Amino acid sequence: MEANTLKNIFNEFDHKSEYISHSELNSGHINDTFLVKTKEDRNYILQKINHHIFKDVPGLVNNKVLTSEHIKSKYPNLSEEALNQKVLSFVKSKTTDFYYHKENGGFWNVMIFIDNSVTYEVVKDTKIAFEGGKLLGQFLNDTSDFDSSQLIAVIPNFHDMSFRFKQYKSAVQSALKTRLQKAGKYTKLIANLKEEMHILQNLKENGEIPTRVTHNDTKISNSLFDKNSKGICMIDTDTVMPGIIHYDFGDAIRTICNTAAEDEKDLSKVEFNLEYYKAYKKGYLEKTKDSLAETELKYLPLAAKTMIFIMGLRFLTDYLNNDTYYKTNYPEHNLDRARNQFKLIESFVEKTL
Ligand code: GN1
Ligand code: MG
Repeated sequence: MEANTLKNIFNEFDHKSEYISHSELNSGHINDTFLVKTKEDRNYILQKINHHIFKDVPGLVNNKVLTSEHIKSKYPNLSEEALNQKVLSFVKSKTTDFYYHKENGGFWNVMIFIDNSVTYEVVKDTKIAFEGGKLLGQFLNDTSDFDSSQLIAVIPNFHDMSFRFKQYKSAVQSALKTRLQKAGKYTKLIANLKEEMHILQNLKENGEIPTRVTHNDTKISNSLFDKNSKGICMIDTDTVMPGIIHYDFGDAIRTICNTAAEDEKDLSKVEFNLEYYKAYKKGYLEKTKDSLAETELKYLPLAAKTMIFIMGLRFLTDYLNNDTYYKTNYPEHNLDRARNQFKLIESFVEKTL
């Protein structure tokens, strides 16, 4: 994107800073995200939210702002400056909403950049896994008294297995023959796991597992760490909605315990790291064990398997749909992502049985 266009969009926000330059951050699969450097000490994250996928952007942004306000209220002793470096902080546009709608140019929002922070696509040591677990536990604690009726369902049925199976089935029906043939390798595995992969949804629907405020996109690259590997906060709160803890625990494990990136093509590099699982769980329970119910604890291992599976299914579905949902860098990117997740399940089963 042209520097001037981006600068103009950035200047629609009330940040009182002077734009110097920007660079694109490429880790998300849906939104476009830019780091904006300014003359002042403060830098920003400018984000274009994909309104084809997120149908109610004002509602989504409102969710994120409310979530941050609630979390901030848990740290009454911190100064505003310190809070801005610990919790995602949104900047109002000059028209006073927390987003800017550029005609034919999409929806945008701005956050204050958290300095000296790092993210990981692949975890390389137990400490990060442990600290990541503590971060998610802290997020759950900080939002435990948040009134979720204030939140809209950003993407209804987001982690519902039956919804994802329906989408997969209809993709199979309309897919190109060539793509169907390649995806066909997984038909049997998907059918074999179908029943087990619905267990959590059934427990949720029967009220046997409580609904809480959940993040719903807890891949490890959505956690910020400082330079000493201590967790700072969870980012990308686009999908905060009511859900069950298993979505968040499982999705984090899916990425933390994968010895390779989620789109690694060389499947011999994709293994489930059981040490990281234990470390993450330890950190998570250190923060939450007194507040979780027995059924919630009991199903943590199944959560991992279920969330690896649901992402595999979603990547495969998008491949069958000719890549209309996730950003892809090459024609078989979604197929590679799906193959990777299904290999990870295989390794998970081997290591945990
Ligand atoms: C998407 O766009 P990003 O990277 O934040 C997706 C998640 C997946 C993730 C896989 C709204 O998140 O559910 O886990 O890709 N978000 C949405 O990396 O579908
Ligand atoms: Mg996300």
